Amino acid sequence: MTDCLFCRIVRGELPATVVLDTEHLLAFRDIHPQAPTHVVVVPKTHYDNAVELATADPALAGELVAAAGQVAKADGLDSFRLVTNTGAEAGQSVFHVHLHVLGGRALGHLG
Ligand code: DGP
Repeated sequence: MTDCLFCRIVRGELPATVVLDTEHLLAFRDIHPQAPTHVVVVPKTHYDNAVELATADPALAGELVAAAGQVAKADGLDSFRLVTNTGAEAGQSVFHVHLHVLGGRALGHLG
């Protein structure tokens, strides 16, 4: 996916504030933070969304969640929210799967 925004960040073609870089994953601060901690965690391999990722590579989907926990811990959070939007109507704007890690303030109930 040569022109995918997050693929370009993974390749280092666009700047990002990286907080975790592993063999398979990259985590960087969201450009429009919705909370004091707002990081997106992405697999370096392109999948459009979380269902596509988990279907093709369940182990990598698990790594993604575990990495989100590491990111939260590194920011001193033991209470945080993980969000992954799937589809435009649900609010997905970048079609490269990513987990939002949100925390550092009280987060209301969903709904
Ligand atoms: P979503 O709307 O769930 O697809 O989330 C996409 C997120 O990506 C959104 O919160 C804003 C963030 N974002 C968009 N462009 C950039 C960028 O160029 N750099 C960074 N760090 N984040 C971006």
